[in-house]
Amino acid sequence: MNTFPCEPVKYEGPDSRNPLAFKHYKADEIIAGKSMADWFRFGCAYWHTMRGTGADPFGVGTADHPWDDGSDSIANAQNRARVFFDFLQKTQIDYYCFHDRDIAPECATLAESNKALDQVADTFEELQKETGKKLLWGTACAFVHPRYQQGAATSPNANVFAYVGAQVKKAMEITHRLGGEGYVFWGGREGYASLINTDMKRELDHLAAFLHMAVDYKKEIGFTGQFYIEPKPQEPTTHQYDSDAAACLNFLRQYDLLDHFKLNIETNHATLAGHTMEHELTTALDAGALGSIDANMGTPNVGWDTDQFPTDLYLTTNTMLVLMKMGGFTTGGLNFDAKLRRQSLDAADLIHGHIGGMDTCARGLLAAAELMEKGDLSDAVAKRYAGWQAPEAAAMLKGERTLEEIAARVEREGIDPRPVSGRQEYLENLVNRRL
Ligand code: XUL
Ligand code: CO
Repeated sequence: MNTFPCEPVKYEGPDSRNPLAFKHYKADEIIAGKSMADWFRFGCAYWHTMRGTGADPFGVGTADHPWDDGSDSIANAQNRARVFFDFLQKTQIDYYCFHDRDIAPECATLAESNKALDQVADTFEELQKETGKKLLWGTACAFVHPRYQQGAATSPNANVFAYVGAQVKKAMEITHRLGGEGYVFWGGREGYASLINTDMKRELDHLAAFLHMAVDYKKEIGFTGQFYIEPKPQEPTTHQYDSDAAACLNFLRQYDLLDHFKLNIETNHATLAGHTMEHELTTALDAGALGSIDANMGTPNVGWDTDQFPTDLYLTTNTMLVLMKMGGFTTGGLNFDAKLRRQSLDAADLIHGHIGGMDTCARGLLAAAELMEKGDLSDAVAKRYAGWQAPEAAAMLKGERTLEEIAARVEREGIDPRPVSGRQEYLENLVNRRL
């Protein structure tokens, strides 16, 4: 079987009862000056969609993928790719993302793995041409193979560092060849299990040296896609060096890499780090480093990266409010780094998951656009800080006043600040009214 077992999903509007139709996502509808498709630049994760089996730490895979013969052959990899592009067409998803080892098998030697990757990339190239689908970003899987058990670029073993260098070099070349608009570094095992056997300073120095080499190689091959770091606090490591947006920004600044990287913020990673998604997005945005989104959500009372499809309207509204403040993506997009639950067995469930994610994002965009247009939220924030417009207030920030001068003025004018309500509940009600 070479195609996905359903009809293409179309927009039918909020009253439709057809489970295989969009109720809110209408690709060409213009919202705040841009089509929905352009706001989202939706991407599909090859690893979850084509390689996700439903396996968990307690049990084997359960998914029924009739097109997959379970082998590591090139023919099977190429066939999966055909099914995947059919899936992208059926779901109106314009972009996709992959790890090198999801799309092609890891073989006995690096040379053989590279050859397999080249062969499968030929098929991807043809399929992209046939369908017009595009690569949002590529990446290297440097966390599954046992050689990476103690890290990749942060492994204590210099030969592991060399090996991942060789692997990332090839993954960048393939991403470049497929016209990838970005390349992600997610440090799956770049962290530690325990500090008792770890030289953290040395490992961070190694990671920075590695990323500088990647920046150099990017220039060397003329790859103009955006580099991203994807923060995550832990899992599989106890502590991951790229633990949250602030830690990533600090690392990039410390090692003079900030000009070369933006962040790819993932919802469930944000919440695992003890933050909200909007906190992580805002931290990145404020540093001029918000690049792309891995959209999903977790179950708040489960301490895992459960990678569920986003179905929470508050979440997608808050996400879209930040994205709208940024004016939308440039190189980035909204990649569903989301997988089916283990008991969702059927190929059709993949369609339902993506329809749900896309419709929830569309509702978030519609709500955010209306809130932005009405301006109540931004007006309330502007009003809260309005006192800073006064010349004396502005002078304090411009370095034009000393603490002695400020103290003298407080005494002279008898300044006695009176708190003004932050109106949080009132503003929450405004958002709720729209939902
Ligand atoms: C893992 C994760 C990765 C990255 C790409 O939690 O999010 O799939 O997105 O390596
Ligand atoms: Co991710």
